[in-house]
Amino acid sequence: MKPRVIVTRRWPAAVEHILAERFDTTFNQSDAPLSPIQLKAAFLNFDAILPTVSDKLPASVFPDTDSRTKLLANFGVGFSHIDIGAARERDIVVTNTPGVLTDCTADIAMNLLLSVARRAGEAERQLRAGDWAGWCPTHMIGTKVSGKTLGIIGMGRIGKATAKRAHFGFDMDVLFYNRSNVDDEEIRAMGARQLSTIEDVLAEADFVSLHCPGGGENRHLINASRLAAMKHRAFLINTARGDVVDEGALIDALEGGKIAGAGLDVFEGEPYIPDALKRMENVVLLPHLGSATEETRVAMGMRAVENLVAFFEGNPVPDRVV
Ligand code: 8YV
Repeated sequence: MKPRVIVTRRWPAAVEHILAERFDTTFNQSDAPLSPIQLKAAFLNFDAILPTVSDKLPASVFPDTDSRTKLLANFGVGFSHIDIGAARERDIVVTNTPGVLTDCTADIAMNLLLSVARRAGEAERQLRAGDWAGWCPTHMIGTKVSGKTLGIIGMGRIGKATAKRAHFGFDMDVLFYNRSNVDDEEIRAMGARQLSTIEDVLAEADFVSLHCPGGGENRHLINASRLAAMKHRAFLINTARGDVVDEGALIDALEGGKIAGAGLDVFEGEPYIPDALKRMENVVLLPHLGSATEETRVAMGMRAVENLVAFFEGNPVPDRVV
């Protein structure tokens, strides 16, 4: 008997094909994520659930009785939407998809950084509205990126890939904060400096890019006082998780002119975006596109399949986080 698995959102067709062949697979046909009630039922009816960031899995959706589900194979590297403690208590294995989305997420971080500094969104809106009066020396003047200082918060795979793009592509100096010590060949080649506090990074960086996990103690890591500690008129880039930033405090810092702009791919209550952010011209907003390329989404799916296959064949699971 093939294991019964449920895929909570539609995945790239090539991966769905493999899932359908190897497992007794149910695909959520709706465009909406599963409701908490549907998720609760899934734990009783399926051997594995394949969730995404849009499925909230707090302790309350885990079953009180024995869980049929023994594996949550998450489609994505971040798993702060899953209550890891609740999974551990029920002996449910959780896996993620690290590595395969590093480049594309770092690309989106640089895309946001360049777009907000050079006012790409604002300028394109003006042009499309037919309001461009022609070239002029003082039109849409932005901020130079090359040679500036980039502060990275969280020097994991994606933080480092972003730093490399900034340093080797744009001649930026790189400073970073990371909870543990990071020192390797690539860090040394960039001349990237690890500073001992987040505040030290914020005080010097012209651009701050967030690359730490969400949830837990990282919730509101960037709060009003840390925004106040940023260099005057610096920019904030977030491709990590929305809850790492106190969105209300960010809006205040933008409205007050303390920071010059923000590039955001993730939001506290996504897909809800506060109107205040949508109204601001100096904010570039993307709908959580970090890993959204054909190549990467297929690779993420294949990685989840590898975890499923290993688990059900009784082999060590490659990307086990619980
Ligand atoms: C994914 C992400 O699109 O992998 C992550 O952590 O944020 C994104 O790249 C999303 O998680 C899909 O579940």
